[in-house]
Amino acid sequence: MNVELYERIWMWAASGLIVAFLSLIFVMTGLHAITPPSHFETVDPASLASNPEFSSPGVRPGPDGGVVVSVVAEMFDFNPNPIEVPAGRPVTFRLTSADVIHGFEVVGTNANAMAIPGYVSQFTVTFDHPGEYTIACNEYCGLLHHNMVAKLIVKKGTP
Ligand SMILES: [Cu+2]
Repeated sequence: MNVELYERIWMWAASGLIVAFLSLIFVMTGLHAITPPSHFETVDPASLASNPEFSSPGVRPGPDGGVVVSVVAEMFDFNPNPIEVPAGRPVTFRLTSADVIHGFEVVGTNANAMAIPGYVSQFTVTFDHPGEYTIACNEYCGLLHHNMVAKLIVKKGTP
């Protein structure tokens, strides 16, 4: 069969791209597990009820004058809700999930992370503007995903 030279070049180029993309998927799933990008810390999602930290999620004083907030995301709610934190001081969120992957986005800020079952996602932000913020789950997690919101209250002065 006679195939035009340009046709052949394009066929090989297209095949090469497909092979490249497929191998990228296999490398990422095979060699790298899905983990939160923040830091590596595991937690047993089945025994959160007896976990010293996540059995009673909430806000507690942090080491740097700020606060640490432990949050459990679970279909279709965040615990605790509402979350009350001080303005102008570092707030360290520690998130995990009791079931599937959820998102944790403080709408209108750059606070945004995934809550992944089995892992602790941690990040620190400072909210300069007091007020009420919406926390939204931005990873589709099931039928009532659109209802999965919580309230963050940033208070002026001491918490
Ligand atoms: Cu969710």
